[in-house]
Amino acid sequence: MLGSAGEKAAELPSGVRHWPGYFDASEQEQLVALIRQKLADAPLFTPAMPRTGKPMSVRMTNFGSLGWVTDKERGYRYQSEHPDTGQAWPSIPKILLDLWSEVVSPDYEPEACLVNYYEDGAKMGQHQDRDEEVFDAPVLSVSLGNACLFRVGGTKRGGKTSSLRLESGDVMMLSGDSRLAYHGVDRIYKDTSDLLKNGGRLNLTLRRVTARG
Ligand code: MD3
Ligand code: FE
Repeated sequence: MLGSAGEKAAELPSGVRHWPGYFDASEQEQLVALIRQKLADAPLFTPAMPRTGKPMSVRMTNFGSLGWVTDKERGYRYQSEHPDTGQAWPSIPKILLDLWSEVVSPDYEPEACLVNYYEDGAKMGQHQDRDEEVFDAPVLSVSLGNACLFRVGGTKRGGKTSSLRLESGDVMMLSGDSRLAYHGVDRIYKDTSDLLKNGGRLNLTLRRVTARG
């Protein structure tokens, strides 16, 4: 009961916007079908931490002119080719370019769409996204499949954090003060969606990497 004693609406940090259920069930199915097609050309790879080479529990691929990759030798970076196939990344699906145009801006396009796949036991530790050349554009995220517990804090590690459950079809935008906030995924809630036959969660993040115009 919103407004009754002891309860309040979840307070999100300044610059975080959340649209629960932005994409309906049929749009989510369409997106998954498109992603599956593109994964045939750009398979999920296992990213490794810089220096240690420790594998991340999330698997990834990218769409767009630039994709985020990481390995032991060269660390975090954007590049235009898939690290395993050496091929250019597939294009960003139009439905996602339309989303960017509607909620971010029709005046410039995202360059990178990072695809993260979480098995039900996977998580992503708290980190900042700071491998882009510019931070003035928002980051836009789309969640598909099982729900997750997402947590975001401030721009310094170890400060106050807010948790948010992200469900299939949700869209989140990070801009302004939140663009360099620490954030991560604490857990996936298994069996909370039927969208992905093998369970788990897909997250798509759209980003600008280089200066626009
Ligand atoms: C908050 N992905 O790929 S998306 C990532 O659910 C990443 O896969 C998470 O963090 C996921 O880097 C979270 C939402 C998100 C994306 C970028 C952010 C939240 C953010 C940048 C700044 C603050
Ligand atoms: Fe991130």
